[in-house]
Amino acid sequence: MPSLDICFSPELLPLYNLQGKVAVVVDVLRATSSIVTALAAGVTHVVPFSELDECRAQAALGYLTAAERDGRQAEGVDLGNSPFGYLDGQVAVAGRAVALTTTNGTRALHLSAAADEIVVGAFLNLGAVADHLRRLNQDVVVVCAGWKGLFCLEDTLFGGALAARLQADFDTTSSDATLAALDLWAAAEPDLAGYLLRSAHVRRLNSLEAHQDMAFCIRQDEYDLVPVFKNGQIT
Ligand code: 3SL
Repeated sequence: MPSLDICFSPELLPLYNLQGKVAVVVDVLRATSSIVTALAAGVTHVVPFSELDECRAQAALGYLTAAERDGRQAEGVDLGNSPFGYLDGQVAVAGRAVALTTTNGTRALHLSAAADEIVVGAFLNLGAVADHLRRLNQDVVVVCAGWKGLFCLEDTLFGGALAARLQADFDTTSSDATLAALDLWAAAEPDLAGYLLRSAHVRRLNSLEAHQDMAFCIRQDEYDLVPVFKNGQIT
């Protein structure tokens, strides 16, 4: 039976061996939720960048540019990092490619390069990701983007929710990280929104008036798609 492990922060990735495994990169608030939403809204592909200047430069190549730093939309780009940027119709996104940089999520994607396959996970596509992993039948590491290297609740809860869906098909008992995430998920699931109100990033986003983003990003199984990061592009 393949195993499912969880890496609580990109800073811990050097302790994990991703070779021969599938990495599920998650940044519930909000990078991976926004990527899933962007593709569902008809964006052709997303190119993640670590640096803001690199991202901005893609405008000259015809990309829509999307960038966030410290929770806010960066200067000089088309979109921030809210999933609603792809849904509210203010910017025409269908048929466009997006260059994206965020504080933690795009960095976690690049740091997962050693994996056999890099899947973009969010609550919005939780079931689709679980089905995909069942089909692949390979060891999985959930890579939590965290916040500037720190543990965060929402990404860990995604890891717990994914482990709960895969308990019959994956070994979810050999890693203390997975056991802890499963316990956290069991505690939070009955009122996920209420539970997350205490989290640091929800408080940060609420202070930036991004209230509706958390409610949207914790919806489960909204989209039936599994974005994969390969050859520099997420499709
Ligand atoms: O750090 C990130 O990658 C972002 O998702 C953070 S924020 O939710 O856009 O503030």
